[in-house]
Amino acid sequence: MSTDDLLSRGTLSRLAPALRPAVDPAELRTRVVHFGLGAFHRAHQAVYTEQAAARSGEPWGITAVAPRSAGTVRALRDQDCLYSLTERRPDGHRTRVVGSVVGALAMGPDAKAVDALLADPEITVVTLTVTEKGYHRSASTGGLDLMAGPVAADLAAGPDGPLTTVVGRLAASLAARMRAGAPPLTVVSCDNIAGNGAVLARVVHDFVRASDWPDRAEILDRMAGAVAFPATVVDRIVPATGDADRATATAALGVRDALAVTGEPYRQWVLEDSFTAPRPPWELDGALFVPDVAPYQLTKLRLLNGSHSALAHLGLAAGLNTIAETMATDWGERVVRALCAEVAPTLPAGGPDPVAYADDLVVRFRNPAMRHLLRQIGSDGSLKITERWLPALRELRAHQANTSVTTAAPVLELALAGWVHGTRTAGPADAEVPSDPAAEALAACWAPATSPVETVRALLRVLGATDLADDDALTAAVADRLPALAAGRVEL
Ligand code: CS2
Repeated sequence: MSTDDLLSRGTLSRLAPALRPAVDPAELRTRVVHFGLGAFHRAHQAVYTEQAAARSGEPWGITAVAPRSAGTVRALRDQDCLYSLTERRPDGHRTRVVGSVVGALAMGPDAKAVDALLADPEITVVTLTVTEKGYHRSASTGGLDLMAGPVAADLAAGPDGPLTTVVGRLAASLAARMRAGAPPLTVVSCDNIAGNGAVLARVVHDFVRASDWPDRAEILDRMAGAVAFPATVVDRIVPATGDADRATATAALGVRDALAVTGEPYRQWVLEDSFTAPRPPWELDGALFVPDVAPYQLTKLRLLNGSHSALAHLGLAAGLNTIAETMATDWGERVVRALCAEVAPTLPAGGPDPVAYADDLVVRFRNPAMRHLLRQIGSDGSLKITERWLPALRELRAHQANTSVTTAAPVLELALAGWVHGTRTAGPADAEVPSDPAAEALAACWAPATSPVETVRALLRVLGATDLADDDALTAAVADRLPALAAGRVEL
């Protein structure tokens, strides 16, 4: 066997049994459509679905739709949709091929095929990993931002026009399904957003409502009974795949894998138990179905993702590159533990214990086998910190107003200063700094002769957080932190 050969169904039989998928992909049919073909999906939902199919004997296969990257679709098709996952453990790594993806489509060029799939009665589940910016939410209303360029273009596109937003595509395809009278279906947002199910339902409904479809009222009516949007919490640390990761996979497999992904051993999926249609029995692989995901969701968002973003923005200010590097400093672990302790009072009861959760985070973040770039986590900061830090910060400051405490959220303030510091150079053209859809507006807050406090205020306004921008004690506290960070010092 030669590493010039590509991973495919043809070369699969040459792999050692331990490296092969848990299912025979030839026996699966598309019953799940997934939007967002990134590494996270391949290392998370695709694995749960593969295990659910293997353990139940039910033919749950996934057709993955790439919103933009036609290149990934081609590469995946070249490999018969097979790819490998390498679990990176502190004591080594383990590679195997995942077999649950059975089709790949590019959302634009393959729009008709996507529509046909979503109208197919066999398809009863749609999942999404499109990141925060894929939802096109308005910072002020939380609903669909009808003024956003791509949304406005999709609304103006007409019935056969090309749609570029996932929200537009989903709304149009769901409308087609409703018109065809196909059975109910469940749409599962797997993005790191509080109340992700309700958020997705809202932007999809907003799109239908703002459309010029003559039957839009009827569509909305039918969707109310036939399309569920449960909330979910997804968890697995999956760094972007690098050349070294692809080389590791190829060495382990003996065939080339252009779509290899890597992830930590840990994974979790908690789902709101409100599906309206058949679904893969993900619980057979440890997924948890609960009536209310909020305690899990807020714990994960505010503690794990909140610490991740804090380490990313502070670490970048200190000139570091990876999460493991931040954990090797004298402040990394303290930031994680102190942030978890600070935020814990804002979490609803019924979720994991915050102290034990922080202990686990320290172990996961320290994993020396993982190379998780701060730049990746720091990207889209304007959207991420709005989810991860600001709601807790608001709650803590409101509580502080009723007490004699001088500062209720020193760690979040420090983290915010780290983010503020980085916005100075934010720009999509510069590959060395995290990218952000609001980069230009953020950089403009650093106009010459603007005082640090005014800059902090202006930045918070760009985030839509006018209440925090008007909080003088907060903006002063954040501005006070900037000189140390500018000197590369993280002082806790
Ligand atoms: C990270 C997440 O890139 C980021 O913003 O915080 O992708 C994180 O690794 C996952 O949510 C872990 O489940």
